[in-house]
Amino acid sequence: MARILWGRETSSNVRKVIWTLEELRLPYERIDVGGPFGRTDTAEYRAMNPTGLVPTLQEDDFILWESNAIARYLCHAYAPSSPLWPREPRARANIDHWMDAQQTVLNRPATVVFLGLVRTPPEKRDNAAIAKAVVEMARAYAMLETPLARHPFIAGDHLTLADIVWGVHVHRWFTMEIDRPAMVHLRAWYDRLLGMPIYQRYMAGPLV
Ligand SMILES: N[C@@H](CCC(=O)N[C@@H](CS)C(=O)NCC(=O)O)C(=O)O
Repeated sequence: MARILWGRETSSNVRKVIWTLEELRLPYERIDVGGPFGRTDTAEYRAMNPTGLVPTLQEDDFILWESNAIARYLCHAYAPSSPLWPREPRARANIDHWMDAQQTVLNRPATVVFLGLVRTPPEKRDNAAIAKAVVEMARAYAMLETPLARHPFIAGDHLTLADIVWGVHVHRWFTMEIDRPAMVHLRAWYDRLLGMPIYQRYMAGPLV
């Protein structure tokens, strides 16, 4: 079976899938599309992924998009006993609500700040919108202080999909030149992620 991950490596949402594939040691080919590589607005790509966004996962004629759904599918299909997304209903649901919160609470302000500071020249920035979004991001990350005060990872004592979907973003949070309220447990968790070879290799590079 051929497994293709469509999407540029610099995308946070593509990185979630890279991280999951690497954790599960699943072979894949990745094809650069999106951002400077383009090709996401073609009829062929839209036929695979109607959002025109990255990532898209292709396994022969099976196509899946939405990064969190892809991460869950990979665990369910290939590693049903993996602690990344455990079977036990309450353990799984606890991971799922943190995954949903990444999409619904963190993602919008994180996008405003990252695109504003990293991909927009200073003279074109909407500094008021960026400043407001930094405050919203801080509120989103502050939610993690409580679970991370209790255990080393978001959902317990080991890495899960909750850490993956928040973890792809936290490197940017600690690397961008912004005012960050101190969050000791978040910082300790980020340091823990930095100690992981997959994180170092794919998630912790320069911001582009
Ligand atoms: N909810 C979608 C969002 C996907 C998304 O916004 N992807 C961004 C990159 S992080 C994108 O495709 N941007 C346009 C591009 O790269 O051309 C997911 O989680 O997969």
